[in-house]
Amino acid sequence: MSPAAASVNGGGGEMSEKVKSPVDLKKSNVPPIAHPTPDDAFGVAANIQYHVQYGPHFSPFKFEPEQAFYATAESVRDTLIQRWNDTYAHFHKTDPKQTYYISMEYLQGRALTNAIGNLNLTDAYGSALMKLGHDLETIVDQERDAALGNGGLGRLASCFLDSMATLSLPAWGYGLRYKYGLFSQRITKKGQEEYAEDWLQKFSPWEIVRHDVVHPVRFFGEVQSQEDGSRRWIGGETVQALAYDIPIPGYQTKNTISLRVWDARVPAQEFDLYAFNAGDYAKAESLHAKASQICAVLYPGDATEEGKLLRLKQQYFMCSASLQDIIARFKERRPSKGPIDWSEFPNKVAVQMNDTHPTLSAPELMRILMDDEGLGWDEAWAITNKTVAYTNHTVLPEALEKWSQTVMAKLLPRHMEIITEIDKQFQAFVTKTRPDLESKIESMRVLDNNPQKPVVRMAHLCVLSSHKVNGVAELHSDILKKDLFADFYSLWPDKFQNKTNGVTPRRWLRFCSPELSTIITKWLRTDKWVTNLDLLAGLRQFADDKQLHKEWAAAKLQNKVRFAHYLEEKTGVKINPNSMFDTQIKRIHEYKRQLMNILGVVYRYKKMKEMSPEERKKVVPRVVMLAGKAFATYEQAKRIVKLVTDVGAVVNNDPGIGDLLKVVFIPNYNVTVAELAIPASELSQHISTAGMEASGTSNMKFALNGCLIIGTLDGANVEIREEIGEENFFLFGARADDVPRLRKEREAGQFKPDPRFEEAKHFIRSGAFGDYDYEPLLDSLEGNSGYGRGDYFLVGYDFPSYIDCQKEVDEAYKDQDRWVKMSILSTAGSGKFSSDRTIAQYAREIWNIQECRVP
Ligand code: 26V
Repeated sequence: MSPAAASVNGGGGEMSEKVKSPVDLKKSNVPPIAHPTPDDAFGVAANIQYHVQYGPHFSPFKFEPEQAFYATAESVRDTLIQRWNDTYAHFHKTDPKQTYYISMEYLQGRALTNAIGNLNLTDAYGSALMKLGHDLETIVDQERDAALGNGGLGRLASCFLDSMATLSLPAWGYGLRYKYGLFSQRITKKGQEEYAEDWLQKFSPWEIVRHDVVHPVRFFGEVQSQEDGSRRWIGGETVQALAYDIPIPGYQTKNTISLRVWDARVPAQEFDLYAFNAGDYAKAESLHAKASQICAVLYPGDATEEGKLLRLKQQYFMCSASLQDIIARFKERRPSKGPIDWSEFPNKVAVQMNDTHPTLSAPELMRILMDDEGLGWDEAWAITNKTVAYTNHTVLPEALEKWSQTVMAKLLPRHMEIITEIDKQFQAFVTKTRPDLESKIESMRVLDNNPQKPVVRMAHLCVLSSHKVNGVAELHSDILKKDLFADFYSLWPDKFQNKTNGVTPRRWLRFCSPELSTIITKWLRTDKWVTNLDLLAGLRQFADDKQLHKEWAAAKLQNKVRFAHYLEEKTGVKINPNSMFDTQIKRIHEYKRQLMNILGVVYRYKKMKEMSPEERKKVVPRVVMLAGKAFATYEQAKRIVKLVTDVGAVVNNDPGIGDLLKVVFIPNYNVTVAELAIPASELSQHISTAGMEASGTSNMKFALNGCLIIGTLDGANVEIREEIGEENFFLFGARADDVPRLRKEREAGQFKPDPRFEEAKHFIRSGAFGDYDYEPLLDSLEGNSGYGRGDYFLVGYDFPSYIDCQKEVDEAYKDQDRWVKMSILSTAGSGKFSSDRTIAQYAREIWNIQECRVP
């Protein structure tokens, strides 16, 4: 069952019955009418009929749920295209300053529910499909997630697009059109297995290919000096970037913006017909094959030199195509006569780099301005600096990108020159203006000339090129200033900002939990909270109201029942909806400490086994659910997945335990799974080692849905706790400030493990969960030094306070009045975490753009 379904079925009436296939369309008496903007059920049905009959993808009159989905989506797309055209025309006419958000990842999820919800056409579509013999719920469930991302950074980009559209901002997203996304995860006896995620299997009804928008992108080649002293990049290989637009509708506005994703092609003349006819097919198609590698997958393995080169190619391909497109649009909107006034460029264009993957946008803009447009260095640098800004999303050393100078110079010789010049000028600047920083220059430089492995530090290049640098939660932004970028901060204090992340209230409450939304609207007497999330604070006055408690608990239960069905279908594990639903869903990483969660479960299970039947009666039944993908080459993370599933296999089949404890690993975590799991959860775990999670955004989604958080003082947890009240947050663990000292103490052999920690590890080692070799995992928690070993993530240190805190959770849950009140207060305190607020801040404080609403 899908979240959208409930919005249709929730109210009962004509749509509550499921319709059986196959459907005889001729009996529907609905004529096919091409009607791009229908707003009533009949018009919608006629337009869907039109797509069934005249759409090029399926045999006419075949009307199984899958075809019905495509025809329905295409009819929605008609409306979106019209609005998109109007929006584009309006932007073109009014020529406002426009933001371009460049991101390697977007996790869009499904689009149908969101699109008809934003267009306020959910009921019309529900009734239309009824007339045609289908129910919306089944149709919505046909859609595959658009999975062009990996984790929080990609989903954030998608939430941001939703908010940019909803706030009617002149903004646009750029990314890559991966044929397969990251990967599709299957869980077998061996643990996680990865398969190509074929999200485009048939086709995506949401993308519009722009055959007229093509930009050449060059790789390799050489740089030559021109007679006038300028430099020119020539030769090498050229591929074409072809634009696909995915429309992004705003909520309650006509504004529909675009996510433009690039696909790599080679022109037909590059196809070697002679080689082909001579039977050398590989040679004939070699350029095609190379081009198709660029957009094959997100984050291809980079253990080999080829892999590294491909990653860099992807990044440059995205940056170059996007920058060329931005510049073409800028020129198109200039008066046709006379020379272009490039100083106007930063008044019309803001480029936001989502992490370091789009860093090459800066040298690429420099290259175009200097080599193609003839500007001098200083002028080009000033324009670039005023145009680009950078968001940092992680302080993990292994995620801070560094590219080999050799690879960079080979693939992008002209950019390497430009980067070298940036590096040189930076050194001169510091020497001249800040002699006190002289000793820091080497560590601040863009080029790390370590003779073993000379690299380009992409984050440093971002900081130098950008006029603003921001972190994604207050604590994280402070760490950037105090630690990662401390020297740069002392050089340019005004450059650094914080923009605490947010999530879109449309997808993450209004559409994924229609039951709770209805209750909120009823008690607040307005649905304006959907675009003004601060209004949720109005729920506080009812936090003790018994009637609200009843309705709230009923809505949560409905969500739990729905999710329990889903889980049983996907995993075969039957769970009791009256248990506490406890979830940890996020990428699997040691710093996120899923290992601590499962060690806690192991400890709980052991204690339960030791209990008398009388004692067991007092236990709060729990279902512990985890989900998330482990990066394909990250062995330790994959072992964690394996341990979770092994613990589940034992616990879930222990007759003495029954419903008191279940442990479920939900396979193939994606946006759709999150939309089902979050509204159903009562407790969620955000338990990273303090200082390591930049923000987290699922914590915001859970709190918004009235799910309580057990967590450390890390990332946005800090601000969530402030907003919802510390009495409504289960806090434990070391503070970020203490972490360096604790690591040192551990290295000095001063750590004394808690007996409960030892007991949990020992239980696993005893073979209670099978004979898989967990030693590399358990060993990482032992010892006293090093990364990965010596318990770098401080699981052992935090474990006792975690177990104590879980006890408090159980006590709180026993008092359901208290629990429901805490749940209401969580939602009531979540107003700050709307991506509308975040985006409004970016617009004001970084981009300097204003609303540009289609009349
Ligand atoms: C880095 C790398 C490097 C190795 C190859 C694959 C790969 C993929 C992604 C990244 C960047 C990771 C940065 C990231 O996802 N950060 C997350 O951003 C969220 C949105 O701001 C934030 O809520 C999370 O705390 C943060 O981990």
